[in-house]
Amino acid sequence: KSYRIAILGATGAVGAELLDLLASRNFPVASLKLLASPRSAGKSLPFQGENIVVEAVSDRAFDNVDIVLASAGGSTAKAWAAKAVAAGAVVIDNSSAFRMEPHVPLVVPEVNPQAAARHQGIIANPNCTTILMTVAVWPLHQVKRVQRIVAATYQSASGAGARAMEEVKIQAQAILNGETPVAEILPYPLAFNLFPHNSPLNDLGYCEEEMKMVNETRKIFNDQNIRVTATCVRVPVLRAHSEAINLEFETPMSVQEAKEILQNAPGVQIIEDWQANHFPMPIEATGRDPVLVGRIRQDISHPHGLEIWLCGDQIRKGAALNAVQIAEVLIEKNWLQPATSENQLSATSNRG
Ligand code: A2P
Ligand code: 11C
Repeated sequence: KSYRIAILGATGAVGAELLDLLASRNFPVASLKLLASPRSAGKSLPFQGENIVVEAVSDRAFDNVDIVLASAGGSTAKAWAAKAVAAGAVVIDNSSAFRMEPHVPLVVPEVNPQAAARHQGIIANPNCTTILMTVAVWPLHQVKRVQRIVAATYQSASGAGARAMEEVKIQAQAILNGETPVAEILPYPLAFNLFPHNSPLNDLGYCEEEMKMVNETRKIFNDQNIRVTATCVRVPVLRAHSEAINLEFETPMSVQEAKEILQNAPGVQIIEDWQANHFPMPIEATGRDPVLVGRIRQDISHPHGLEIWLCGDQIRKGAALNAVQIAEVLIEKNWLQPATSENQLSATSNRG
């Protein structure tokens, strides 16, 4: 069996990766609609040897579609998701629009695939930094409970979209030419620079990106008690995010035990060559599926503490790959139909 797919935001950085992943993973595509803003209507994008014309999203765009992979920002998702669901599609949305809504599952397939069973038409893809962190921390948390996570992120330009990536390259060239770099998409020049994440700050001084790591992790882990704090920083890297993560366990977790757990964890690859001082780097994570983890070491300041370092492709596992994996779970488990209130009970027992 194959499925009728639409990509909303097909012309963006994540959209391009979605196209690539549908092809490279042999996703069972019966038909493919490419949707974007009216600006892109009429452009065409290649898919499996064919050129597909991009359409402006419209009221009828979701007719005869089974799965919408959406990556067009929060306001576009809010404007169109309900229409897509009403037309009979399941929406897997990459934006932050629906993530914290109680009836919307927030899913990382390596962590909580079962949550997808309870969807009512919309499933949310978590924020990229949260996805990468949860893939690495969940398998450890399963063996010995993590009480507290302290994260610092090093986030690439891709997190702010294709145009931000382009802007960094232009800024770098300007600086090399001895000119003053111009920032239009990002708030400050990023080339040869870094700055705290460009999302709104709350009264406690945390930015939205940091609060996503806190709140989304709790929802994905289904653990409201796990303590999480983060400092998120934008760095002049094109498309892979890095994170330094300090974990405080309930009982001691040895480095050896953590390595054994992570060696067998889905979606994780350990990169550690202590002699060569070679550990995960964003350039080596770029274009790759796994979350690369290394520098697994005892926290010398705490007997129950462990330090890890990770890198992951923000556009792939941080966005497009996670969304395609959610679609694969829905298909494999036969969960495409929404769990309506009538079948919610059986959904919980049969699907959970
Ligand atoms: P477009 O290229 O027509 O602007 P990125 O995150 O890489 O910047 O990509 C954003 C994606 O979301 C693009 O495909 C963009 O289309 C799409 N998009 C942005 N605004 C809208 C909108 N109002 N309606 C539909 N698609 C939109
Ligand atoms: C970044 N994580 O790197 C952000 C971008 O909630 O999906 C994605 C924001 C989100 O800036």
